[in-house]
Amino acid sequence: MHQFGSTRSSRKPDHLLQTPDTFVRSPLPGAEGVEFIIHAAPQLGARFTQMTAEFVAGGSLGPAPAQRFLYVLDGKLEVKAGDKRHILKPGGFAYLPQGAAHTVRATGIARAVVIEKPYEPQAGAADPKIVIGDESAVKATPLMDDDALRVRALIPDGPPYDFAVNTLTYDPGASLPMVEIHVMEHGLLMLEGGGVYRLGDSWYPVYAGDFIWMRAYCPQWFGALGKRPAKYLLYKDWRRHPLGESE
Ligand code: UGY
Ligand code: MN
Repeated sequence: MHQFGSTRSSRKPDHLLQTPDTFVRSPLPGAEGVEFIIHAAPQLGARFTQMTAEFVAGGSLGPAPAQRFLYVLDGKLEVKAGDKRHILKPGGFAYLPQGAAHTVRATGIARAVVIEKPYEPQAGAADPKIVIGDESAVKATPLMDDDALRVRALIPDGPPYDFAVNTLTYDPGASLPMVEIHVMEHGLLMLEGGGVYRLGDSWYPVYAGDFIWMRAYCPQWFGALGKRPAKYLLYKDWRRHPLGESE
């Protein structure tokens, strides 16, 4: 359906709001039976890729060019890694270190978030390990003591890991306690509900299904609106010196 050239999507130097009406699918080498919406990539200015992978039954991903993180949105994925076989359901996730042999196959129609980032080694840090989990088993922590805004960290926080993926759940009316301006960049997929996102000097209505990229230092704030909680999945680079590895 055409909308006479109008969309909520907005591309600014320090952020992208990408709404589902502007999504374009593409194939990627090595993957079979999967179409990718490539939301964030170096071509945008991002230092990682974030995609939504849409699988037909039996569809499979190719090898990862970097570290890979998966979060299942719909359906089931079979992940074989480290001599084990896992079935991930919605909310299930996997972190696969760079170079870790693995396969990912959909047992039926499925959709998943795929995030890939070149690993930044850190002298003295142990190697990152394969992590398989389910969001429902991850303890929620209130953000700055606000019980109405709960954070679940899906990747372990420690020197081996150079990025974080968290979910943030806001009760209706809850908001970030401050406008954040920070060195980390973000990839964000709205999973549930909606609200108002401030990005730079613009305020946008946002809903489940929208994607947002925030460049480093992009001013950001979110307030949840509506009668049900708002929830998003958030990527950020983490725990690495901005100037690179220290000896
Ligand atoms: O962790 C974060 O930087 C997070 N509070 N940012 C955000 O939700 N935009
Ligand atoms: Mn932030």
